[in-house]
Amino acid sequence: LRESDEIQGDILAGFKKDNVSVLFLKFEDAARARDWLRQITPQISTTREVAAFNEAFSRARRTSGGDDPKTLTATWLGISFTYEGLRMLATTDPFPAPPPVGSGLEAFKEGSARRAGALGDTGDNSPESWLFGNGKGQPVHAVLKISADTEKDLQAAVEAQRIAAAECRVLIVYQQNAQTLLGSRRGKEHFGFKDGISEPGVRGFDRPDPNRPEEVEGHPGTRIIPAGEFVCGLDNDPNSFPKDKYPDWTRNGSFQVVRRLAQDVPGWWSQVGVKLKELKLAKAVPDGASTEWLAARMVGRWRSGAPVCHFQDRDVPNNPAASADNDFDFRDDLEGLVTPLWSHLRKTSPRAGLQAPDPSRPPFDAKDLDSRRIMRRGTPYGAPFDPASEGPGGPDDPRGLLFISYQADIQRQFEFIQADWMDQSDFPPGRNPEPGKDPVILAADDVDFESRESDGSIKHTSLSFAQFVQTTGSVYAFMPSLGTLRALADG
Ligand code: N7H
Repeated sequence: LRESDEIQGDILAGFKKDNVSVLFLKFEDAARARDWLRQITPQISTTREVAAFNEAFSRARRTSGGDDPKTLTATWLGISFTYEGLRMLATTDPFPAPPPVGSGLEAFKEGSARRAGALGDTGDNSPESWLFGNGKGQPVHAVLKISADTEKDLQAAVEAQRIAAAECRVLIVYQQNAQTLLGSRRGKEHFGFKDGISEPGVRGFDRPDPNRPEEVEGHPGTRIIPAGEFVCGLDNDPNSFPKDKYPDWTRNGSFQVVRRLAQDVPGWWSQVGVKLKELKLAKAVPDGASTEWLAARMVGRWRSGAPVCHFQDRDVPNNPAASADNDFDFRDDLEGLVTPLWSHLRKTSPRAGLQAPDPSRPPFDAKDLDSRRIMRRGTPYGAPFDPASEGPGGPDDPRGLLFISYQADIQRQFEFIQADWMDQSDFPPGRNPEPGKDPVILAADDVDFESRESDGSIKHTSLSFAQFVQTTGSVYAFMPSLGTLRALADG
């Protein structure tokens, strides 16, 4: 990508490190904050650096038979700002007029706490209980993401940043560490499922497959999306906000959503067991159906990552091809009898699995949803659940997902997925009964479990799921280009 030296490295390339620390910062003094920014800007990782490293790393891993090449190490830094932070640094108001309608900039200007109601962040999830970004207490002006190979490297980098920040009266109001789970849990989130498989490909950045030019080489099914869906000002989908209408300071930058999502792992699994019993009583599942079978249908993939649509009966552990399988689009399962319409996978990315609103319209195409994709860069936090552990790992220990996503438009992408798809019973639309909400992370009190009867008819069994994922912090930020960082530092 021509802009690789301008775009920060986490957005398209991804830091892909085991140890992460996210520092939520507050500026005590704008001029001193600019001094701090001037110092830190040369340390910020670019797309070119991170992509070159990731490529060398995977090449070395292939030649070493799969082991991580210990000699290749790097510590990466990414910086982003909330609207208040940007306003303090910029000598001119970034929004002299109201943000352009339809640009997604309103969401950024309002911030996460003020958007909470529309996102379902109410009750136990409401900003009052958040650890950061709640719009009261300490404001967050900047978010510094530090990623390193080892805990030791991370600690050294965090310490250096802590000193540099303190010297410029930049306060750390909250620090959230996160780390890849180890051993057989590597790459999985706390419920036990492989994550980060279905990430969008990016035009101009990922190599297209010569035989399937709309997909990434070596990743069948992974659509290549215009780069402007993740980076402001680059070519984007015709449905999106026109790229040349973004304000100049946003060019080559990306909007970032950071959410601390606490997961009650024993609660979640125990609920899956209860729901399985209900389905057995209703004779809605095959005799051999297990808790794992139902959990896989809730996610859309088994623990290993193997998609339910290709592996209907059981998981296939230790099968790298199955775990990376992204070559499906649900067009052959519009009813959701194999992968439920309310599974997390289909609620967050319906692919081509939506019925055309009326039969005279052309069939639905996965391309129609290019402008709804997000780049996910989350990492689990906390020790994995281990009921027998006397140390960390017990049921009350904090654990969850430090969710991070990048997109050019927070409203059209992240908020739309959460509010208009996951949180709507009536999505996919026009069905009776309605499919229900996303039962993996939300309260979903009327999920329509469909099964095929022996006479071929479809049986509907209603299930009610309580919520075991809680929002405990949230921030909307903007991750500027290197050029904008320099301009901000210069005032
Ligand atoms: Fe999800 N999980 O463990 O169940 N997610 N997610 N997510 N998620 C995905 O295919 C999970 C959350 C998306 O393109 C997988 O890469 C958990 C939020 C999207 O096919 C698993 C939490 C939002 C996809 C999980 C959580 C999303 C996706 C399968 C919270 C957006 C790709 C792995 C604690 C608003 C869908 C994979 C596609 C996949 C889990 C949150 C979005 C296992 C535990 C808040 C777009």
